[in-house]
Amino acid sequence: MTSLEICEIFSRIRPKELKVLPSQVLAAVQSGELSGTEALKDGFVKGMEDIGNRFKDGRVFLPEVMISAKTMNEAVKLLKPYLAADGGDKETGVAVLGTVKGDNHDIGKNIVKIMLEGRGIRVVDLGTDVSPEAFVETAEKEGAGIICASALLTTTMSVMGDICTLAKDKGIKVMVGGAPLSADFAESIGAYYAADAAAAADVAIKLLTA
Ligand code: B12
Repeated sequence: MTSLEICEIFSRIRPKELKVLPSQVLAAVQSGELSGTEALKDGFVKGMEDIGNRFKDGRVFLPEVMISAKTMNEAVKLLKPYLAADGGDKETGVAVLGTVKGDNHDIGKNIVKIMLEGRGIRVVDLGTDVSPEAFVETAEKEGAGIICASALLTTTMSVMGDICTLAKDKGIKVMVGGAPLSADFAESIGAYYAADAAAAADVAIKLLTA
């Protein structure tokens, strides 16, 4: 199975095919046909981009996107050991991760988590719909050096500024990410930025070891 095939099957959103897709991909990765990262990045993430565009144009609807999201989260879970394979054993630091208040998108956040863990960072995952106070209080309690906040809605991006204001008082660094964000936006609120999960891990390592 190639990453292109994964992308095509995933973007067709046929429930019967989606039901078996994550385990088929796992088998392909286990047999060495492709790497876990290829399966995720060139297969599922590209497919999700396509679904997202069709959702925007009104060619697919919320139930279909929800089925796709469920499939993708299942695939992320199964592929986890193959994504974290190049990580080390020693703990590099602690990160508190979550999706901001009012936002329930968690696929990207879950991929970021795997990439950070793969690089030896202990991740405290607060899930979705997380208030600025919860981010900062947990970071203090866990002795985290960094807060990682995800947002997929333009309406919830503003919450990130509140996290930065609270975190700044406590000397905790904040890294933000998610499809609608940009480096300029991050800079304007005093946060660090990474465009994807692999870059997020690089930036997190730099911040935790600086
Ligand atoms: C899947 C999806 C859903 C699923 C979410 C399921 C889930 N468990 O996450 C469901 C169906 C539930 C959903 C609901 C809604 N959605 Co939606 N959804 C999407 C979709 C199609 C894909 C998002 C996704 O998972 N992408 C794949 C992942 C891998 O990419 P990613 O999240 O961007 O993450 C990568 C990077 O951004 C980065 N990253 C992510 N987080 C972080 C964090 C840090 C710290 C760092 C450094 C990096 C980083 O790394 C990741 C991996 O490389 C997008 C369209 C799109 N193209 O983005 C719309 C989209 C985000 N949704 C949208 C909307 C409007 C909604 C709803 C309001 C719809 C409605 N009318 O109810 C609701 C909101 C519910 C809520 N309160 O959250 C809009 C947002 C528009 C806007 N400008 O604000 C989009 C853009 C679709 C559109 N074009 O209209 N959605």
